[in-house]
Amino acid sequence: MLQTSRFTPPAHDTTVRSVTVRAVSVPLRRPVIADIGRFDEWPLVLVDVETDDAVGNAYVAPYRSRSVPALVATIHDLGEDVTGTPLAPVDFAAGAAKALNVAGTAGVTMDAIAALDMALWDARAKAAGVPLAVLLGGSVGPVRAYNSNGLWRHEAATLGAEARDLLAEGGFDTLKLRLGNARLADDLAAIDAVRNAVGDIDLMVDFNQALGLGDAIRRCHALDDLGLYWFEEPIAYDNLAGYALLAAKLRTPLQLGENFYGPRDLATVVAGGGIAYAMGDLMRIGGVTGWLRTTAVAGAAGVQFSNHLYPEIAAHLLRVTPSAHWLEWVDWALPILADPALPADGHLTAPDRPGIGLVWDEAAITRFAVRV
Ligand code: SMN
Ligand code: MG
Repeated sequence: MLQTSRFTPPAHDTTVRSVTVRAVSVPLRRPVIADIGRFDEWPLVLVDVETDDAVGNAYVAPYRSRSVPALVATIHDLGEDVTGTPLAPVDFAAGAAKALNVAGTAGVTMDAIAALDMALWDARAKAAGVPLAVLLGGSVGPVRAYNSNGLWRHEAATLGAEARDLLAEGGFDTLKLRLGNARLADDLAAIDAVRNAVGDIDLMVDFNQALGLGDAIRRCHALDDLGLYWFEEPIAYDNLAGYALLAAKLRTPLQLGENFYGPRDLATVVAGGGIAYAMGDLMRIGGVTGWLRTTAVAGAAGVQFSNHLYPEIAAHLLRVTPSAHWLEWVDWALPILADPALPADGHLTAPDRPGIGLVWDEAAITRFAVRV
């Protein structure tokens, strides 16, 4: 006879109790100077999701200090929805996308979804007692990284010394240089300055969408024989026909994706052809859930996939990414982190503790706090 028993909730049936949002603005050791702007400080929005079992922590970086209030307000909005529901990041992402569909699910809305998504995944992994990479079926281990902390749009004369410092900071052998100066000659001088100082390292270059299509054809052709690793965002990120055209004309692979929202943008690019390298920004791509979906598309297409910023989380995710490529190392969240993972021998290894492994330095958070 069939035995019936009273249903006992399984151990993973954990409920979200509350969501706390705070904001800080931390100093950047090297100001970010690119075609998209100059940033001397880096605002971070911190999310803490309290559940029955664990507190999930995550941060997002909305670039502009004046973008912080709108983002915080949207996280509070979604926080009300998720409070009292089971701890299930994928269910949250689906519900949030539906709730915010009327507001559009790119921009601030997606940034807010991503912030909560990452904190929920962190809580999920902590509740399971394992690092995020392990929760996702992988393992913790080294991920090869390039140092993206510098080589902004400076006078060429300063770039050589900075390149040497950047290589030494974590045993790196690969760097990214920002281009898109007013004149091609200045871009060539910047490349020469780096190469003269550190030799023939793997060197990515990033234009931050500085060029129009005609200029990109002209200028990228002039750089095409220099053995550069990739040409990142030479033109507007959403000019996909332009990227397909460039890819057909150039030998150096193009790199694109830090401005994509969610997985569909990559699917569209893949369908258009020409892109062999792509990257995802965890805030824009939709957090861990969005990363898993986007990298499934990349993996199926054979597009090699790197992170944009958020190295602490990327160190987990690149371990379970089918076409994992480079980890972009930036140290911009370090001022508010206690016991962070640091790069060594050009690799970053996530901390071997439950969750993502972010530990807030509460004294620093108080020191850098901004009112929201
Ligand atoms: C970048 C990152 C963060 C701010 C400005 C520019 C850059 C990169 O595009 O890819 O690192
Ligand atoms: Mg870039």
